[in-house]
Amino acid sequence: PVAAEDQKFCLKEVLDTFKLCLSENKEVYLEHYVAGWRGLVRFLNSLGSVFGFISKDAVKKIQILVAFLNDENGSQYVTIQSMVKYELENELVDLTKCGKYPESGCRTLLRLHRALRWLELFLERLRTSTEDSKTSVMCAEAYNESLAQHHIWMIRKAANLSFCMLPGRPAFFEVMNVGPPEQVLAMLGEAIPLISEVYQITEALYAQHNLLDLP
Ligand code: 1PZ
Repeated sequence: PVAAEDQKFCLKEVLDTFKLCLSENKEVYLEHYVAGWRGLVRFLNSLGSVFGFISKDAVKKIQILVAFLNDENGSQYVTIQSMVKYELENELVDLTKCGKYPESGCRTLLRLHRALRWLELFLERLRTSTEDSKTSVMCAEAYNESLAQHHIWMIRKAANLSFCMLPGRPAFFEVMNVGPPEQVLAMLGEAIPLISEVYQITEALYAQHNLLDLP
């Protein structure tokens, strides 16, 4: 028998967890959302320690959300929809400036949500790239188009520097461990619409409640 930690990492399995995120009536299960992020962090860590400052922050946010899920009020956190409703009704969110709730579920998830948009843009670039495309360029373009707008200068600088350390496209496909390039592209073609749907549902929910700029 092979221990779980010895099993080779496969990005398909990670992206598949985003399939489990959507309930029948299109609510987003927090448990699976967080599991998807856990897998992405493992993938990021396998790319090298220069990305440690990124994965550390993601892990911190994952832990905050898991703590809510395991708390006595965990049943209020089953879906992102129920979390938003619960935290707003009970005034557990700092809406305009940081105050009593610097680690609310709503503001914490918003950070991962914004990063999910980066992921969508990056994977779409990977999917439509050619053999001589540079992962660092695709990554930087996706970042500057999305997440960067929410980051201070120093983080933007550090992020853009770290992108130069990304493995090239062939090695990057290897690490994904999905199979030959054709299979990687097919897998991406399936995963991207899913990630996009989860992103759009969350985006609409946050927009509806005016939560897109939570401090
Ligand atoms: C494959 C290469 C990975 C590139 C990932 C691109 C994202 C770069 C993000 C750099 C963020 C690093 C440090 C922390 C920043 C935090 O200030 C912000 C805001 O949180 P706050 O300060 O308000 O509490 N955190 C974030 O924006 C969350 C970033 C999560 C990034 C997860 C990336 C996962 C990558 C998966 C790879 C497939």
